[in-house]
Formats: sequence, C-alpha cells, structure tokens
Amino acid sequence: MKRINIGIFGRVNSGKSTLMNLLTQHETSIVDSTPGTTADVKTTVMEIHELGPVKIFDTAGVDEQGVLGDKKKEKTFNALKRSDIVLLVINENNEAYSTDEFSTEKEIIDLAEKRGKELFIVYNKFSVIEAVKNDISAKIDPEKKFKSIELELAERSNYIYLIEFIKTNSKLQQIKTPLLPMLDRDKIVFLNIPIDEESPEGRFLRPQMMIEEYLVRRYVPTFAYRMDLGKARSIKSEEVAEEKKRFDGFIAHLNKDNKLQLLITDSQGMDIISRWTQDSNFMVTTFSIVMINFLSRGNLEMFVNGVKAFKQLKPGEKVMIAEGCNHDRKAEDIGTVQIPNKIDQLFGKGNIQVDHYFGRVFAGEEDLKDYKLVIHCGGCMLDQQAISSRIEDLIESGVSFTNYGVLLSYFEGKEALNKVIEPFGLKI
Ligand SMILES: Nc1nc2c(ncn2[C@@H]2O[C@H](COP(=O)(O)OP(=O)(O)OP(=O)(O)O)[C@@H](O)[C@H]2O)c(=O)[nH]1
Ligand code: SF4
Ligand SMILES: [Mg+2]
Repeated sequence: MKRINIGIFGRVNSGKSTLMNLLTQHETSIVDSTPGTTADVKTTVMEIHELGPVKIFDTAGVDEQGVLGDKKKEKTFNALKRSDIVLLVINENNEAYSTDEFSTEKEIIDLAEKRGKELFIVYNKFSVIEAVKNDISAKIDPEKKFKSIELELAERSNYIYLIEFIKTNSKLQQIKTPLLPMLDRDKIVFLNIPIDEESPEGRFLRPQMMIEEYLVRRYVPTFAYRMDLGKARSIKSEEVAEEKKRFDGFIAHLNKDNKLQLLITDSQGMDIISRWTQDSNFMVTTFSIVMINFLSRGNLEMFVNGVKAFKQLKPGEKVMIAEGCNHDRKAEDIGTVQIPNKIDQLFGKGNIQVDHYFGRVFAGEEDLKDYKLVIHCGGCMLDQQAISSRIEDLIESGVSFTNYGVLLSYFEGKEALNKVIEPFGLKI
C-alpha cells in the first residue's frame, strides 16, 4: 500500500507538536509553551492501523520573523510540498489573529491549494467557548471549502476521533502506478546487473531488488546476469569478443522460442547493451527508467521531453545533476564522472557548468532558475511525494529535466532511446 504523507502546519505554539504526539500516541515531538520549540521538520514513519503506512511531518511555525524564521519557513513549505494531507492547526487562543487577519493561515492554504493537497483544519480547542471558534472559522475559511475538526489535542484519547475524521473525509486517490507494464508469466525478463567494485556485498541495490521482487511475485521468471563492463569496453578485441560471446550465448539460450520478453539493464551499461541487442525481438529498458517512471507516478514522458533541452545546451549554461542518495563514489560513477565527461566531450571542456545535489537536498525554487536542465537519477531512495514535489518545483521554475537512463540511452542514438521507452508506450 502506498504511504500517505501527513504534514502538520500552523503558527508557533498552535499545538502542532501536540497533534504529532496525538497521532503517534507517543512523546515524539517536544511540546512546550516557548514559541518556536520545533525548529526543524520532524519526520516520523509509522503504521496507523486504520490508515496504513504514513509519514508524519511536524513543522516549525510559519509566522516566526527574522532570517532564522525565513529558513524554517522554507523547510516547512518544502514539507508541505511533500505532504498528501495538510493539517492546518489553529490555536483559538492566539491573540495575533485579531491583528494580522490570518495571514499565516492564508499562506498555508494558498500553497496547499496550488499544489493540489488535501487540507483539513484542526481547531485546537484548549478550553474555549464555541462562539469564538465560529467567529474564527468564518474568517479563515469563509467559503467553507475545508472540512474541519475541533479537538483538545493534548487529550490522547481524542486519537480515535482524529483518525476517524481523516478516514471519513480524505478522498485521497490511491493512485497505483505499476512498476512495470503488463508482462507475460511464460516469458523471461533478463536483468543485467554489472555490479560495481564498490557495490555493497550481500545485497542488490534497491531498484534491482524491487524489480526482481515485483516480477517474481507476479510469477514472471527472471534471469539475473552480471555483465563484465570492463571486458565489454576493453581495448583488447579478444576480451570484448569473449564477453560478447558469453552474453550472446545466454541470450540465444533464453530466447529460444522467443521466450525472452524484456531486458532491464543498469543505465551505465546502455552503451554496450544498445549495440549488442540492436536487432533483438525483445524489449529493453533500464532500472533507472523503470524507477523514475514509477516514482513520478507514470510521468516518464516529461523526463523524455527533457532530452530536447540537453540538445539545445549552449556554452555558459548550467546543468544540475541530482541524486537521491549519498552513495560511495567510484572511479566510473555515472553522476560525477560519466555524464560530466560526456558533457565536456560534446560541448567542450568546462563550457557547461555542472553542479551536483545529493541526497534529500534539492535546490530551492530561486536557485533552480539558474539551470537549463536537471538530470536526475532513478531516485530509488526517495518516495513518490518527494519526486512529485521536485517535478512541480521544476515545472514552476520552467526548468527542463531528464533522467540518467533516458540520457544515457539518448547518447547511444534516437533508436536506442526509443527502444528503452517503448515498454512504457512512448516514442520520440
Ligand atoms: N491545555 C491544553 N494545552 C495545549 C493543547 N495543545 C497545546 N497545548 C499547549 O500549548 C503549548 C504549545 O504546544 P506545542 O504542541 O508545542 O505547539 P507547537 O505548535 O508545536 O509550537 P512550536 O513548535 O513552538 O511552533 C504547549 O505548552 C502545550 O502544552 C491542548 O489541547 N490543551
Ligand atoms: S537514489 Fe539515485 S543515486 Fe541513489 S541508489 Fe537510488 S538511483 Fe542510485
Ligand atoms: Mg512544535
């Protein structure tokens, strides 16, 4: 089941952390009457029996002033972009309401609406009389667009009312993007896993694991193969021939009676695979393409369109390479070595500035505008919400984006690119 991200937002001291603790039924966040107690986004991953797997963000108050306040606000709004459900907490006792006309609340509501989030208002009751609440709600949500609940958040037994409220009112579509298109149970999927020197021993990488599990679960047989890329790319022709013979031998064996339906390769092996499978009658794609299609909820086409921006790069322009994790870098690392080298080779050394973003850090909307193109990895360590939030930021900033598998296939020619996107019903 897909994980739902629930973000908690509001002013300082409205009871956001108290709400977090109500949801988790635990002292997850520090609750204190000092304004600004929560300084950063606090994330908790858990299973709520009635809702399934959830990720909850407790955030800093949006109304804090000053430079530090601005930084906190940026982080809080980033969490909002990654939320599916936005819980806006209102402390009815807050005197600031009378002076600033709910500007903080309106800012939260505006961003949530712009990003298509589901928003609920949680009136933290403390112990205020009903009349006050009615007065406030008419100002915050005059059109009565949002469902709301009134609760004393500090009272732990109110948990059931809150969960029931979310369950009843959330129309969250469980959009299910399949990891792979429909495949045949009677035909084989060939997984080309070159395994780098630095790959951790004892397990496959996440995309490899996920795809293998996905297929086997659906009774689709797989064949895992380690190509020796060093030999396949060797300057010694006999080494290349030997490696090709081994590969061709397995392909011929598996493809007897056309039993091979798809080959999925690590993107960095696309230079070899595209040549060695040129006339194949089975489909070919890359792990990175499968992952980005899944994580972008089926929006692979946007990443394919981004290749156009690559073709049009001009000296002096900037490109960002973004990876979703901080793995060990090896000598022929795709993001830090292979793609930058290729860019130098195609556009002249140093003519295109290449910047890197690793892990959960991603450029803010302002910085994004400096880039002509963002080249993203498969993103396997990120979730669908994080990738969607990045895509929305990129679209808003007018920056094109593509993906490792798409770009490395494009380097091998239009035909190679068409081949790897064909399983997803795409063509350029
Ligand atoms: N009596 C009562 N006190 C509450 C309730 N909810 C919050 N409080 C108190 O209000 C104060 C602020 O609560 P927090 O949950 O820390 O508020 P916050 O929104 O996380 O605040 P910041 O992290 O500073 O932005 C604390 O002293 C809480 O004990 C409630 O339902 N009843
Ligand atoms: S997050 Fe990106 S760079 Fe890290 S392992 Fe996954 S695909 Fe590779
Ligand atoms: Mg707090």
